[in-house]
Amino acid sequence: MSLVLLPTDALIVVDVQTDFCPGGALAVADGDAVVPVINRLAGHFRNVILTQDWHPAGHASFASSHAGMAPFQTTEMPYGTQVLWPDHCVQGTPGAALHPDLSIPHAQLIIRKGYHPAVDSYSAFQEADRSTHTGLAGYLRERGIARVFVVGLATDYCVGWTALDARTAGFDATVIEDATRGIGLDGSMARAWEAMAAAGVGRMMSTAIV
Ligand code: VGL
Ligand code: ZN
Repeated sequence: MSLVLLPTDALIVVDVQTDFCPGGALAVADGDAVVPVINRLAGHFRNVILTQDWHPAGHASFASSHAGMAPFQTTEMPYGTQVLWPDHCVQGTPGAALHPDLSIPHAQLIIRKGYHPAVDSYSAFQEADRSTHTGLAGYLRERGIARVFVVGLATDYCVGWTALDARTAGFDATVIEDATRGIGLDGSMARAWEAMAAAGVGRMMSTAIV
């Protein structure tokens, strides 16, 4: 079964950055395996948007910003429970760069997120306070995009939240499973897939397109 892509489809490539790949500060197991799959997929899309996790030094999501806290513990923030991460994707550092083998010259927009010092942003649409918008929904709407396909890192955080918020913003959304890898903290993978299914996010393999 192959899927016919439309001019109103967009591929959203989430956080394929050095720090999320093996050897990086917040490495996702097998994270770099998504790169060749995404490069191949991207050639089939007229519209491609990339995202970049882009934190200032000392960001509130870093465990190092909280006395006595270690990475992967949680803390309460004004907007809810926050997982504390190792320092990662600090603006302008090599770890924040897109993976060097990612090759999508026709990508049209890079959305940077997580740049407000006190608020995290897994989603490419809305920050973790659930009220600050990145502008992506307006951009997609103005360009007539109706359907988005979400790939990249990590399935259970930035990919999942982006796909869920795409639905909330009124877009049809599908995650391409073999073009994503997850972190997996305390059942986060199962929770993410359940939440996506409940919200009507589709799930397919890249072989349905390529
Ligand atoms: C991400 C944790 C912290 C992600 C970003 O890209 O999934 N996860 N920052
Ligand atoms: Zn981050």
